[in-house]
Amino acid sequence: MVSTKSWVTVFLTSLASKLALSTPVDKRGPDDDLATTALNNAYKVLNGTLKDGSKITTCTKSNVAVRKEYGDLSLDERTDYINAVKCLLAAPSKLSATQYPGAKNRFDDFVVVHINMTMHVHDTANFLHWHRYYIWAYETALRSECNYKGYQPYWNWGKYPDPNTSPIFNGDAYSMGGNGEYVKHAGYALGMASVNVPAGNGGGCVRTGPFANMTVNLGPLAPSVDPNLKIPKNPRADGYGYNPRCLRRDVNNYFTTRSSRPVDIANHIKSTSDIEVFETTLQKDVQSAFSLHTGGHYSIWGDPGGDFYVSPAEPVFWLHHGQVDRHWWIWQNQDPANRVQQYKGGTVMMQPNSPRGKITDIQELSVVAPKGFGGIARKSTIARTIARRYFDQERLGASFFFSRGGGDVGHAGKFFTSLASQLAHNVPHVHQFISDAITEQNDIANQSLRDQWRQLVFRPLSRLDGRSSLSSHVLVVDALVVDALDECDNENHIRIILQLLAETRFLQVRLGVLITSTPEVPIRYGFHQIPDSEYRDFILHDIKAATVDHDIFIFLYQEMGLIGGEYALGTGWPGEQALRQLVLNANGLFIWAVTACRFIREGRWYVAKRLSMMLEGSTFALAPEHYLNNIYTTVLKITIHEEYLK
Ligand SMILES: [Cu+2]
Repeated sequence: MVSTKSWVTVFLTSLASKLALSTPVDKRGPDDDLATTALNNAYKVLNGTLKDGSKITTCTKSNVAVRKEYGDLSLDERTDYINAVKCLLAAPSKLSATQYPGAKNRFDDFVVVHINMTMHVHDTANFLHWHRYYIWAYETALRSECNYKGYQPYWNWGKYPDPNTSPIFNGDAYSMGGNGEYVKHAGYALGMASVNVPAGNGGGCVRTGPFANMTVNLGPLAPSVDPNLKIPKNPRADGYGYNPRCLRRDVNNYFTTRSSRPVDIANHIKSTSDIEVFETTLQKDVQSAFSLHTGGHYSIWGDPGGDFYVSPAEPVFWLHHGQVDRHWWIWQNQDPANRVQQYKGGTVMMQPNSPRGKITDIQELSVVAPKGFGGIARKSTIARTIARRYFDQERLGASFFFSRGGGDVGHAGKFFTSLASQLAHNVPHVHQFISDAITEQNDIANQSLRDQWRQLVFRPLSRLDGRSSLSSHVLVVDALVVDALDECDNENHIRIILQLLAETRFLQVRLGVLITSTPEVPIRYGFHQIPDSEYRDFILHDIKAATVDHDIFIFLYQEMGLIGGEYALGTGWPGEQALRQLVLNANGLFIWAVTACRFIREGRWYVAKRLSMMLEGSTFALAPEHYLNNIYTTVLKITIHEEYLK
């Protein structure tokens, strides 16, 4: 039987390559057997009694969502899926056009959210969790916004040894579009120097199938294709600018025939019962970089498929991560009692010392969160709980909750007047000072935000002395920074408000200010790492290159100083010349500087070596995005593992 089966396999495979038929290597792989075990275990959970004595009643065997391998969908089902994705591509974006000019449609909203979250959802405790939520949100958008009746299909990487002839990439009317047109291009050195992914037969624009001539709008931020292909640079350093270009692919069988075969998938599932090991080895294989997650991305490759930040703009990303999710699901359900709740790892990429993730961590999805599941709602709950607690203790100075489209709370117009009237009511003595201000300037409600702040809040509070009861009060402002991207309608107002609120530190009385926001990297760093005097001018776009460089210098100066302190490298480290060189290498990309610092810090007793690697980058005349990418490549090359062994 075995020999017959192998023969059939060989026969079908060779036939497939000759006739470009879409034929799986095996109808069922060893991963499918594990999936069957997982499904049976999941049904047992469904039918059984939960730990707290309750029973699941809403989910039954007959109504649970079932996701399928793309090749197992009927042609009609494939058409429905394709049409739903095209519907998202045609639907309007829900993001601010000034903040994200490159987000031209609803599909792009998902890309923006991924770019925003990249540093927090890879190589962290929530890699699988966040991406599960993300995929589910996409599936939900397809269903609720585009009337799709099916579920998110997945791409079982090695099931079709040559993806180019598989149902996903074969380029027919039911595929997710064909390979890119052939253009001459170089391969890609991935991970350890021994792994060079050779250039495949594509590299150019996708010209066949339903996604032929699709336009990619955002990024690139970390392109991994040959620089000679001259992918146009994004007009903005943060990658959110509008940069229309074709969808490129170089679909290749390098991984699917070596390391992403069904047997490899099954072996990885069986390799560990610890989520941290599972999650780490899924993302990086310390020996060869042949990890399943990386392998999937680089089997599509191209632009934006090979871009660490922007890859969700490649429509097949969703099938790839659907499979990553399936992989984890199979692993979890081998032993649901012990594996479903496992959650381990850090919270910031490449920072092993970052706070450990907790199972109660909120997973942010911003504008792509399905209704009722917004991180925003839960974050507001935190702000509201704190405001309520301080209110009960009579220590709430004032609170303000931004909410988009919520009338007066959707913009900043009544922000300071509202704070002032609450302060007047809540804080003894302030009442008189504020009414004095209103008597002096009875037109205050119509003046600028800055004037309102000065007259109605700052000056009255300045008239209190240090012994005032205000010292125990707080101001609670919810959703000011990032949610303001979608919650407060004017980003300049947000920046002004941040700046003005920071002035509370000049008051004699101490007033705590609590601002809740999502952790968007550039703003967060602008907020926490840069001294306020510098931060004031830190507007990511439309600022001069010199200003950006100056900001990057300050950031590097601070961060490297901290690293020097941590590892006792002496006051001369790294030296002004090194800092200047790093600024040059960053070439205006703040995120490059952030990433470089993380990389260097993580080097521990190899920090000096890592610093020199970051400095060396300058000898090549490459785009800064390329350096960013080089950092990731270097990270794969120099694993922690290797260093600990030395
Ligand atoms: Cu991702």
